[in-house]
Amino acid sequence: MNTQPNQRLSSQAMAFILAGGRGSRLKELTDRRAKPAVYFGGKTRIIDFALSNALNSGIRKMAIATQYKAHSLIRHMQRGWNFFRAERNEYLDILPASQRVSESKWYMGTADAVAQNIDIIEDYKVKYVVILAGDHVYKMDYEIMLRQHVETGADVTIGCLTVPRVEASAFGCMAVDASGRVTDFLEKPKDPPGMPGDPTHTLASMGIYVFDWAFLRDLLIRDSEDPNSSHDFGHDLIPQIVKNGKAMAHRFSESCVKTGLETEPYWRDVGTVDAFWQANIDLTEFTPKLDLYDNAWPIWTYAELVPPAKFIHDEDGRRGSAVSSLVSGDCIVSGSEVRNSLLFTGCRAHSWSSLDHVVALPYADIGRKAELSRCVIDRGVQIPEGLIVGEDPEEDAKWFRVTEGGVVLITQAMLDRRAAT
Ligand code: ADQ
Ligand code: ADP
Repeated sequence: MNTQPNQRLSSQAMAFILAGGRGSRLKELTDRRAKPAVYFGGKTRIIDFALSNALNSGIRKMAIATQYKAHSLIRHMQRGWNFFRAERNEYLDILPASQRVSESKWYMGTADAVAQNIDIIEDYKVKYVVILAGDHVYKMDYEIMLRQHVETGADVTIGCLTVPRVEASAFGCMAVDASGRVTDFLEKPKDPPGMPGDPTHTLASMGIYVFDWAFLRDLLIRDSEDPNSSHDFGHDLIPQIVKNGKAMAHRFSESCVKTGLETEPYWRDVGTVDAFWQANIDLTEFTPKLDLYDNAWPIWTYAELVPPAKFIHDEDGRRGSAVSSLVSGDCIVSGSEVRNSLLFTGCRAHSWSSLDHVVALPYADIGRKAELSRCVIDRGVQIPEGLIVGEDPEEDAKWFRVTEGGVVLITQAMLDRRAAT
């Protein structure tokens, strides 16, 4: 390929987004949708972050591997991410499992999800592939990581960050030498190693990898013939390259995108209901850890055309108000008090109700005199008049899911069960 000195590497790269995992720790929030399709931040869904990062980094070729409960994810992609034009050499392909290599074969592991689509990727005629997970919230410039990959001549470059050692067993954990070369990689070890000089932290893989396509293609073909492999990047391919090739670590702090408001690199795996609630509520803080108002790094999504949010006195003159809150379009807060909460599109909060530290997904309807605190309300849920949640954990646990952290998750099925008894 002809590379001009100043040409962005992203123009020769594609992003392959893995969006097939179950995300079972999000409980009922992923009963009907895949984790990447879960709503986040008022307007967006989780997958919009990886896709927007790729777009903002200059990548114009993307493929998304889906399998588990892909319906709402595919619909979201079709509605919001349909502006790629083949005539401009731009592509976005949605690749559901079991469509191609064999009619019955699901993607066995993350590497298999790529391997089953080798011919499609081959058609993209790219030099580099950036493998991404569709289920993390962060802002990152992949061009910087691509540049490091090319400069170091690595076989694979692995995005990484430091995490507290006690949380590290959910990650691929690595050791690096002074040049940043990965010398050891353990996928989800029971007892994660500390870092030299900092025994309380571990260097963890973000599940983001940059490869030269030619190298990855050969590796995938070899791996697909290996009966002992689980065909997974973290379990099989990465440890193999660390042993036999050159794997380099790329520090997220070097490529994370920050505004003046954000003091630390922000990356979240909102994999549990507690983490999901907390990350959304964090956005309501005076100085948020994640700045969604950055015009230079927009998070693109599918947004319905809706009227503006409305705040109104009810007939008794009671103020409808929201403070320290994010309120999306088409919400109506009528004679209701909303504090430290995040209302997605189309929510209603009716008179004499109060919301405190509540995350309400689209079209949640909060009945009159309901008092809710510290909860997550699923899409379209009709909260009945006078329901009180967040005051008595034992009562809450009778009907709803109460998490370890004391957050209450409310779905319509739970309310229907409650109403039927
Ligand atoms: P996990 O996130 O636990 O660890 P995994 O469950 O394989 O790994 O999920 C990675 C991504 O692939 C997710 O976005 C998931 O939705 C998707 N996915 C999973 N199975 C899939 C399949 N069969 N087909 C398509 N997509 C699939 C990984 C790495 C760790 C690293 C963490 C960081 O293995 O080393 O530390 O990511 O979160
Ligand atoms: P309450 O909060 O007392 O239960 P309502 O929800 O009935 O009151 O009405 C509050 C406000 O929301 C009013 O300004 C009303 O015009 C507006 N509103 C309610 N439903 C709709 C709707 N479907 N379309 C447009 N506006 C609506």
